[in-house]
Parts: sequence; structure tokens; C-alpha cells
Amino acid sequence: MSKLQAVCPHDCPDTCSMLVTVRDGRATKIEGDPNHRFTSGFLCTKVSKYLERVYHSERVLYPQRRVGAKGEGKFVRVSWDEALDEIAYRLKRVADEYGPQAVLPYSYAGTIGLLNYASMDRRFFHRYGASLLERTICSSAGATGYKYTIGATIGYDPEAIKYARLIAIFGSNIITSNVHLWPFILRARRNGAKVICIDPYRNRTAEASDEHIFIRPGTDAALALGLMHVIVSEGLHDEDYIQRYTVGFEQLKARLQEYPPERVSAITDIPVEKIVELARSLATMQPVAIRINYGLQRHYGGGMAVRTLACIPALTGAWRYPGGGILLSTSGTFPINTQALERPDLIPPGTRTINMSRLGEALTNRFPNGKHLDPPIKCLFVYNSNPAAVAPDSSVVIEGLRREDLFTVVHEQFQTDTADYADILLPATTQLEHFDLHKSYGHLYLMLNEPVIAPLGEALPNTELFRRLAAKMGFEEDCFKDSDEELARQALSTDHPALATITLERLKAEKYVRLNLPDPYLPFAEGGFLTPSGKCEFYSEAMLKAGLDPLPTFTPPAESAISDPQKAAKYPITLLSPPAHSFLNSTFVNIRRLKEAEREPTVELSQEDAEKRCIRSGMLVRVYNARGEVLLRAVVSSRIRPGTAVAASIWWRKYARDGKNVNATTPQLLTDMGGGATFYDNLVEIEPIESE
Ligand SMILES: Nc1nc2c(c(=O)[nH]1)N[C@H]1C(S)=C(S)[C@@H](COP(=O)(O)OP(=O)(O)OC[C@H]3O[C@@H](n4cnc5c(=O)[nH]c(N)nc54)[C@H](O)[C@@H]3O)O[C@H]1N2
Ligand SMILES: Nc1nc2c(c(=O)[nH]1)N[C@H]1C(S)=C(S)[C@@H](COP(=O)(O)OP(=O)(O)OC[C@H]3O[C@@H](n4cnc5c(=O)[nH]c(N)nc54)[C@H](O)[C@@H]3O)O[C@H]1N2
Ligand code: SF4
Ligand SMILES: [Mo]
Repeated sequence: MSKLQAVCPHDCPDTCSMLVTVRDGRATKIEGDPNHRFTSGFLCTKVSKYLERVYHSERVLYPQRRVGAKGEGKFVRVSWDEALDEIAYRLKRVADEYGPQAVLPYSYAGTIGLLNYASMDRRFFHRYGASLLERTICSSAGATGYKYTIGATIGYDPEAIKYARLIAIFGSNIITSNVHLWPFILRARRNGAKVICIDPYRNRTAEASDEHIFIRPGTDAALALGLMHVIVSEGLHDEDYIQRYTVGFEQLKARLQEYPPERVSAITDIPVEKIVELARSLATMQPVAIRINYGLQRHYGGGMAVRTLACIPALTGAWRYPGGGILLSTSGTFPINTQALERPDLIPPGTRTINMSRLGEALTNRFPNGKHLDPPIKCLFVYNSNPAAVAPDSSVVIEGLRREDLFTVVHEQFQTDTADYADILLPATTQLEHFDLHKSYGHLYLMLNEPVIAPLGEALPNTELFRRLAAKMGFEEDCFKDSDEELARQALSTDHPALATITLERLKAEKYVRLNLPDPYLPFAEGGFLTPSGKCEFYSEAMLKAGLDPLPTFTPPAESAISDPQKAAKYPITLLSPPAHSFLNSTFVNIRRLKEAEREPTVELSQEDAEKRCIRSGMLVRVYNARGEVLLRAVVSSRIRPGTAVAASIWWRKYARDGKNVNATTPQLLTDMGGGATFYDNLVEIEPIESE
């Protein structure tokens, strides 16, 4: 028996260190590493059941070829050789007939390990000349907005949140989606800190906070402007910090005039006194830690919302203090050599880019502006993702996946909704079976994951799949022969001081290493922003050049009474579909205990909205708009205000009574910047099912 170290591979800020007990080659127990400061000895409810996933009877263990109709999910086993030969043959034929851009790779974050997320796969598709995929489904709006203000996705040291006296959480359900931050927040609280959650939904985190402020969805930018208005008009800003480390204060001041608390109150549905009180606290209770996450940027104005909130700590000087500032992601703190991993130099000049959040349009070749893709997509290669379930406007996505002339390859651990549409289905390893290197977007440790058990069946890691496929295609470049360890070394090859002394050898010995940064790390205590001016940019020249408002502003949701009163009259409820506590996106939905914990697809709505529609808790309801409809079980609740509803996600379509999930209703519209998805900018109507 031995206890071996591994890293949680999932798309979650916590990137936990796991201890796996292995007996006779079989993993028998999995637990959180007590020695890792951020993991603090526990795993979340999902990954503590990871072994059920690894040894699940429904794992895809062999390559298979479709025999039934598309979507029926019937396959026969073939050998790896046959499968790869067929794929290589098809790829060559598509390139000959239509050009290589008719191939679209589609991947996201099934694993966020640096190697299996993006290395050999990218090299392969770059060398082949496939269409590039813009990976926008999660965070690109917020990341873009944050970078305009701060310069990089760098925030305060998450562990230092324990020093904060005020913690303000916007659009983030920490207890569900970033649970390892919570013990640090509790430490701050034991020292007297106050925790305030600003969210349209009283989620688990809001429930556990000192205060919950309901906000109308998609209006955080207006709130931030109102808060800054109060701070400046009451003279609570940090004149010295502003002078030294920011640009555009005078222009910002002029803009803030437009957002007095009365106006902001009307936009956000937050009482004037609350806005004033929160503003004073944000300025005077230093260190003030603002935690924002991705929920608030899944609206049309999401980029601007994040860009605007990110101005606050520079206005108040919060960056000066340990635990002060704002945090969206720590991702940009890791100087990983992604160029070496992905080899963008192999991309043929002029290669087009397709936005993953508009997959339906790309596959059906129907765009609202009347344009067409030329060449059309003839081959879709999916790995690390389940687009049939997670992509917006799914009826259009499914219509595309059904196309008889589309050749679809899916590399998966399970027969997901997407795998049902595969022509060739390939088996993927889990994290216990493969090697990877991890950064994190919620802490500051670099981590190594070495396999602790042998691959099950004939499963292969993403890296090996593309290594073998490159050989089949006759790609001779040396980069297709790099082993996983060589890839890891290349990822670490940089002169950046944050990685000095961090080598693969050291990681093998220690398993995880904190970046070479002060402890605690205060990224902007003395300026040093990574913007073009080197300062926090209240005014952004780069935004002006990109055709955006150079100053913080409020961009209303596209589907709202402000932007589209007609639509809002017809479909008066904003439907939010944030992560269910026991699922990770659409991963873990097939793990019995987790599925049972979530029971069934539901929609939570307010008493007032329910009464108006004669809906009672437990009734089956139809949630619909012009894009589509889904049947959900109603939960009448005081956790949500009239005009907003919540459907915890992301269920597998095949488990639902109507074979659909909430993405039947979500839009393919992109955010104001970063080309992001707008899952929560979604107006619907809800009605009871007559037979109920
Ligand atoms: N258990 C679990 N953990 C996860 C995931 C999961 O599926 N399950 N997914 C992972 C991934 S990929 C991601 S991106 C993150 C997502 O996790 P978070 O970044 O926390 O984002 P969401 O869960 O989308 O939304 C969080 C909160 O934002 C609120 N919200 C929605 N619109 C607005 C708004 O306009 N303003 C404000 N202030 N709040 C708003 C929602 O009501 C919700 O309570 O979590 C990761 N962790
Ligand atoms: N309505 C609604 N839709 C949403 C969201 C929402 O809040 N509401 N959230 C959005 C967000 S934030 C995100 S990040 C996306 C997530 O979208 P995805 O990144 O597609 O995430 P998952 O649904 O978890 O699917 C990942 C798949 O990868 C597979 N996988 C895991 N490891 C490996 C591996 O090593 N190799 C291969 N080949 N496959 C592997 C898993 O089995 C799983 O089926 O969904 C988005 N969709
Ligand atoms: S999903 Fe997140 S919280 Fe759960 S074990 Fe993985 S990294 Fe930790
Ligand atoms: Mo995400």
C-alpha cells in the first residue's frame, strides 16, 4: 500500500493537492492533502467521489465507431490503429476537398492541466492548419475587462484574504465553486472581518455571509460607479495612491457625476442607504478584499462590469495592505511558457478563428449577419468538453451535430451528450492515469501530477492521442515527439524570477512549490500594474483604440427592460443557470451519489412570480423563450427576487424527461469585450404544465 500525491484536474480555482491510497495497482482512497496550505486537508463533495468516476462501469475504455444514427449513441469497438487510420484519412480528405480550415477543434477545460489542456493538441491543429478556436465560454469577458484596468489577471494573494477586515464578494459562489478560500475567509472573520455578498441570488455563500445585498442581474458596473461616486464625493479616496499609481482620475471623476446613488439605486434595485454604506465601508475598512468571480460577467456588459469594479482598490488604496485589492484570477501570476507548449508559430498565416460560444452558428453555417463560413465546418474534433450540454442555444448546436456530412471525433472518459453524436469515440485517461503540470487560478502553487495507476482499458491522455495522430499524418517536426516530461520542462523554460529554481526535478521531489513571491504577496502595493502606462488605468487608451468607452461605464444587459422592453414584456424573467453544488459544469452528473444529491433539474423562482403564474413548489414548469424550452421542477423560494429565476446547472440532456437542459434557452450573443458567452443574459417566461 502506498499514499501517492496527485492534483485535482478540474476547472476550479482551488487546484487541490490530493493523496491517493493505492493497493495492488488500484486506487482505494482519495483525500485532501493536509500539508498543502490552500487545500487544507479536504476535497470538495465532488472530487471526494473521484474514484467512483475513475472506476465507473460506464467509462469509455476502447475506441469505437458509430453504428446507429447520429445522436443515438450506438457504437462498436475498433482498435486504436483503425480509429486513428480513419481519422487521419478523413483529415487528409477534408484538407484536399475543402482546405484544412474546414476542421474545427473544440476543447475546453475537462482538465486544466497545462499539458492536457493545451500542448500537443494545439501543435497538431496548428501544423494541420485547422480553424483556430477562440475559447470564450467561461472567462474571456471578465479577463479582458480586468486586463484593461490592471494589465494582467493578477490579484491579491488569496491566502492573504485572512488579513482582510472587509470581504466583498460579487458574482461568486465561493462555498460551491471556490470552497478552499472559505477557511481563509473564516479566519478573517474570527479576527472581526465582515463578509458581504452582492448577488441576485441568496446562494450558499450569501447565506453564510454577514450580509447579502440583492442586485439586479447585469448591473454591477452601475453599482461600482455609484460606490466610486460616494467615495470620491465624500473625499474617502486615497489621493496619494491615485497620484502615484493611476491614470485618468480627473476623467473618472467627471464620469462619476453621472452616477449618483439615486440613479444607481434605480438601475441596481439596491436602496440608496445601502450603496452609501457599502461605499464608506469599502473605503475605510482596510484591508478590503474584493472577490469577484465569473458569475457577474456572463452578461452582455460583463467585460465593462469587471473593468469598472477593478478600479475600486486603486481609488481607495486597498492594494497597499496584505489582503487588500481585488481578485478575479491568479492565472496571470504564473509565467508559463505557453508559446513553447502550443507552438503558435506553426499556424499558417491568415488562419481564421471561430468563437466557441457560437458553435451552433458555426456548425449550421447560419449567422445573424447573413455571412457564411467558407469553407464550412466538415469535421469537428471534440476533447475536454461537452458542447452538446454546455454550449449556449443548444437546439442549434444539436442541429449542427446531427449533420450527416459532419465527421465528428470525441475523445472522452464517458459517453456524454456530445459523445452520442460522435462518428469516432476515443477513450481518455483520468487524472490518476496520466502526467500533468498545473498552475492555478485561485492560489499561487505550481503542482505536478504523476500517474498513480495504470490507464484503464485502452484509454490515452490527450497528449498521447495527438502525438500518435501526428505520426499517422506524417508530421515530421521534432515537437511531435516530445514526451510529457519534455513538455513540462518546456512549460517551465522562462527567465521569469517567479519560476527561478522551480524545475521539474524539484517538483518531482516536492510535488508542489509556491511561486517565488513574497509571502504574503502584495502585487500592486507600490503600483507596477501591467497596463501600457504601468498604472491602474481609470482611463484606457487601449479601450478607446478597441472602439470601447475608455472610461468605466454601465452597459446594460442585452435582454433587459432597458435594452429591449418588448422582449422583456414577453419574457419577463432573467434566468440564471449557475453551477450546481454537486456538479462541475457537466462533469460528475453521472456519478450516482452526486446526481442524487442534486435530485433533478429545477428552477427556483420568487413567491410573487410563482403566484402570478399559479405555480407551486414541486410542479413541473415549462421555461421558454424564442430560442427554446426546457421542463424543470419549480422551487418557490425566498432566495430570489421577482424578475429573476435560478436553474442550477449543467445537467446532462439525456437524463432529462424532455431530453434537454437549460441551454435550450441561452443565447449565442457575445459580451461587450473578449467575445464571451452571455449565459445569464437570458430572458424567459415560465408556465405550469397543464397536465400537472
Ligand atoms: N461546484 C462547482 N464548482 C465550480 C464549477 C461547477 O460547475 N460546480 N464550475 C467551475 C467553473 S468552470 C467556473 S467558471 C466557476 C464558476 O463559479 P463562479 O465564478 O462563482 O460563477 P457562477 O457560479 O457562474 O456565478 C456565481 C454567482 O454569480 C451570481 N450572478 C449572476 N449574475 C450576476 C450579476 O450580474 N451580478 C452579480 N453580482 N452576481 C451575479 C449568481 O447568482 C451566482 O450566485 O466555478 C468553478 N467551480
Ligand atoms: N447554462 C450554462 N451553461 C454553461 C455555464 C453556466 O454557468 N450556465 N458555464 C459555462 C462555463 S463557466 C464553462 S467553463 C463551460 C464548461 O464546459 P466544458 O469545459 O465542456 O466542461 P464540462 O461540462 O465539465 O465537460 C468537460 C468534459 O471533458 C471530459 N474530460 C475530462 N478530462 C478529460 C481529459 O483528460 N481528456 C479528455 N479528452 N476529456 C476529458 C469530461 O469527461 C467532460 O465530459 O460550460 C459553460 N456552460
Ligand atoms: S474541484 Fe476544486 S475544490 Fe474540488 S477537489 Fe478539485 S480543485 Fe479542489
Ligand atoms: Mo468556467
